[in-house]
Formats: sequence, structure tokens, C-alpha cells
Amino acid sequence: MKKLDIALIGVPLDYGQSRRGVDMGPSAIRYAGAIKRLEAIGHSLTDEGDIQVSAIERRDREETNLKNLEEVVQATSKLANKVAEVVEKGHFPLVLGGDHSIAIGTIAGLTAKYNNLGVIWYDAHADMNTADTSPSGNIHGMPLAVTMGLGHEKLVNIFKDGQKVKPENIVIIGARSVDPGERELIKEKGVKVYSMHEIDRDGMTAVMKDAITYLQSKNLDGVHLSLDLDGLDPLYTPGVGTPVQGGISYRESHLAMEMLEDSNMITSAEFVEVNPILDEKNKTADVAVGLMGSLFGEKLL
Ligand code: EXY
Ligand code: MN
Ligand code: MN
Ligand code: MN
Repeated sequence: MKKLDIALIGVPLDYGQSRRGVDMGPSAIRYAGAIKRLEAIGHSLTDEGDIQVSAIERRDREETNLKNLEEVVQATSKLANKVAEVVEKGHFPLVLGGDHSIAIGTIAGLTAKYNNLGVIWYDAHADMNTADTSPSGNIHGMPLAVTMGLGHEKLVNIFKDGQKVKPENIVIIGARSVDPGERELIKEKGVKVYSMHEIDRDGMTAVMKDAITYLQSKNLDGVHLSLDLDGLDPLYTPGVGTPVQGGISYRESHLAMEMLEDSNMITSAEFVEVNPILDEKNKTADVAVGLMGSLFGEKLL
């Protein structure tokens, strides 16, 4: 991997779900040594600090089943501007969550600059619910739908019109907890999904080769990796808000990152859902930083 100018952006947001603590994800990942790890590989790091997340005000709120909608809109709009600014400067945006609703801001910022963006969604979940299909009203279960222009207009409007992610430019890797409404949307939109079934049956090497070849056929000008630490099995990443048994292993995840690094296709990344309160020491943040090492060119030999 060529040496990059990486810009670290923290997003201490936990309003997209109901378990406190994931707002401390950015500090946990910094504390796990993200900057030193990537500098040791030869990249240059600029820490852009954290996006200001406003406190929840008990004001009259539009009647929706989307929890903390206003606060999520505010934080993700600020993030979108910051990401677009970083890309403008020719830096590589590395965004630290915070719950997965932050991806609405990250990807809105990216599509302001990239005309045909690909997205790799590494996750136990599809995160493709809308207000009508969500079982929880948690916006961290909706970001991938929003990036395709589906969902509450206040969320969808964070994307400049027309700059949506095309469904055929998305691959989901690691899915094993997908709601009925999401299943319908996946079929209807033709989103490519490599569930744990495909990973078990074919192996991570074949899945990643297929996913990379699939995206390379789409004439993309950038590919974003949105890595939810709950994509790994909770044995390796217990510090997440919605753990699901039977996930991707530690080594399969490093192999996936090493193959993405080899492909030279990744132009931005975010690591989300690290919740230090639910963690065993700082294990989940440590795994996140290790995966960053493999994604950015750390070699075993
Ligand atoms: N599908 C469930 C919901 O929409 O509430 C659970 C979503 C979990 C989302 C985490 C971030 O990946
Ligand atoms: Mn520079
Ligand atoms: Mn997620
Ligand atoms: Mn998830």
C-alpha cells in the first residue's frame, strides 16, 4: 500500500441505539494505539479530533419512531462536512465510531466527492431498516438503507440530491441477523450479500476474491469500508451493543483486511460499535486497531 495521509475523525455518538457507552468508542480506539500503529507502517496521521455531538434536549419532537432523530441528523450532518473537507485535501478519512448511524454522515460526505462510490458493509446486520420496518426505532439499524435514499427524509436529505449509493455498488459481508423488511429490500434492490453461510461454505478467501472482483467490475471511483466490530464473533469482540453468535473469526477478519489492502481499492474506512463499557478490558478496540494494521499494509513477515 502506498503511504497515505490519513485523517482520523472521532464521532462519539451513541444516539443511534439504546446502550450507553459506544460514545466512548473513539477514545477507546485511540487508547488502543491506532495512531502509533499506522505511523509505524509509514503513513502520516492527522487527528482531526471529535465531531461535536449535542446533548438531547427534551423539546417538542416530531412524532416518529426514530429515536433521537434530531440529534443523529445534527451529528451526521457535521460529520458529512468534515469528511468532504478531508477528501478535498486529498487525505484518507478514517472515522471512529460511535454507533453505526454515523455511516450516514461518513458516506454522505464521501458521495459529495465520489461520483460512483462502492461500499463494503462488514457486519452481522444489514442495517437496512426504515422507520416502517425497524423493530427498534434505533437509527444504527438503518444507515445502509439511507445511503440508497430510503428512510426518513431528514436522514436522506443529508445526502445532496442524486448523490446516493447505487445498490449494485454495495456488498455486505458477515450477515447473520437480518430482519424481514431488510430481506425484502435486499432482494428488491439486488444488494450482494455474503452471509455467514457463504463464508462457512466457501471460505473467506473465496468470498473476498468474489467481492473484490464484483466491485472491480462496477467502474467505481472509490470504495468505502464500513466495519462494524459486531461482524466478528463476540468471542473476539465482546464490547459491542448488538452481539450475534456465530460470527467471523479473528484470522478470517485479518485475511479479509489483507486482501482488501492487496486490492488497493479502499479509499476510506470507518470502525464502529466499539463499546468499552460492554468490553473485556479494551479487547474490542484492540482488535479494531489490529484490523486497521492489516488494512493499511502491516505485514506478518
Ligand atoms: N436489525 C435490528 C434493528 O434494526 O434494530 C438490529 C440492528 C443492529 C445494528 C447494528 C449496528 O449493526
Ligand atoms: Mn496533506
Ligand atoms: Mn452495523
Ligand atoms: Mn451490526
